[in-house]
Amino acid sequence: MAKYSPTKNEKFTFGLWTVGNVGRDPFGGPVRPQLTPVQIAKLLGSVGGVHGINFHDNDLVPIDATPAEKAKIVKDFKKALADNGLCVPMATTNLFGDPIFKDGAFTSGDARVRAYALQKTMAAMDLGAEFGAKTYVFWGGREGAETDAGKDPTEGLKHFRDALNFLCQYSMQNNYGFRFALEAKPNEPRGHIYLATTGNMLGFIETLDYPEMVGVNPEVAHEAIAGLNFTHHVAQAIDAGKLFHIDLNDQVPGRYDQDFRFGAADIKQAFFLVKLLNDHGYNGSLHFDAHAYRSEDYEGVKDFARGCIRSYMILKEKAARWNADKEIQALRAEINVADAKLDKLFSNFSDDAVKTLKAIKFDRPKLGARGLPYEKLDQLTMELLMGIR
Ligand code: DIG
Ligand code: MN
Ligand code: MN
Repeated sequence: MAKYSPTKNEKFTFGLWTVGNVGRDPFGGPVRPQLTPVQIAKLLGSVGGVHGINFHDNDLVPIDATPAEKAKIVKDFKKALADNGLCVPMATTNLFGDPIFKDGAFTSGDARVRAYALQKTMAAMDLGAEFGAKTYVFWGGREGAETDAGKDPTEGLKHFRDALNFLCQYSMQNNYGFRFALEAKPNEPRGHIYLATTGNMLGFIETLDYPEMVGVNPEVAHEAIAGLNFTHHVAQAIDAGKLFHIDLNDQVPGRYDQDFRFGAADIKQAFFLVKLLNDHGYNGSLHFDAHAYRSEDYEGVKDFARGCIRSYMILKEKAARWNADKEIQALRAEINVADAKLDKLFSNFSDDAVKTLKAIKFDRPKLGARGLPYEKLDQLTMELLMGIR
């Protein structure tokens, strides 16, 4: 097996909309011809190391397809998946493309739009379940506002909660076994998107009727757009047992959503993310919600897909080396001073713990004067990433 090819532990996936992105942007039309889902499956099959393909309902079945057209598309795609050894781990609904959703889907001020969004999502869940998907993502690209003059933001939260409670029951009624994964983004395409970060989503999940069915799908670019540390957001999701899916890509902060190849912008952040995921045994999909530069033809798109996978595998190897590096680990131990007796006190409140903690005499100046070797530790980390360690 070639160096840096995935093992069976890495479930790398791409969306039909990612490698099938035709390169349109707000200032220019397509630069690549539109591929069919069958052609996309073939392209990913030829890349190597790809576990599966995800889709929005309308990536696969056009919104106005007739039942006969839909049946043929589904049949052909199932064959293409089998021919290329691919599965469908995740499905989702396009609740952002059609004009009906211009002021939101589940959080639209118009009850008829909210009802249509539910109808469309149930049909999309049926489709995803038909392909065996077990994760269902909700990204509310249009759930928000440009001005808060039109809607009370608490109304939007109530509507979104009602929709998720309804759809959790729809999944249970049909024994689909879906785990719902909520994906946050602070803005774009709306001026402000409700529930802007993964942290917001984690808080919102606890207000649902079936919180155990609902987790998060953090995306690198989306927390980076908000100027946040993505790895810390993923850590909170792991801590809460809610990391149900993850969208990997890359982003230069302070720009539009760039959805770059994984590791293409901030290799240090990507390294700490890969380390966190592997240190904590994350075994869900590693979904590259990213697309190739507009400069590329489809050979370039394959280079993009291979680059996502290789960068992840290279960083996984670097993380293992970092964990095994004696000098690095010694510096970590110097910084993180454990004390079993004190640790026991923190996690077991008691009168005795209070008395003991109150009686301890701390040498505050000495503790404050202690040098913490972060400069050396970070330099060694950077040198490992730069390939000279
Ligand atoms: C954008 O980051 C969103 C959509 O591409 C999709 O709904 C979701 C799933 O990856 N991510
Ligand atoms: Mn994105
Ligand atoms: Mn995404």
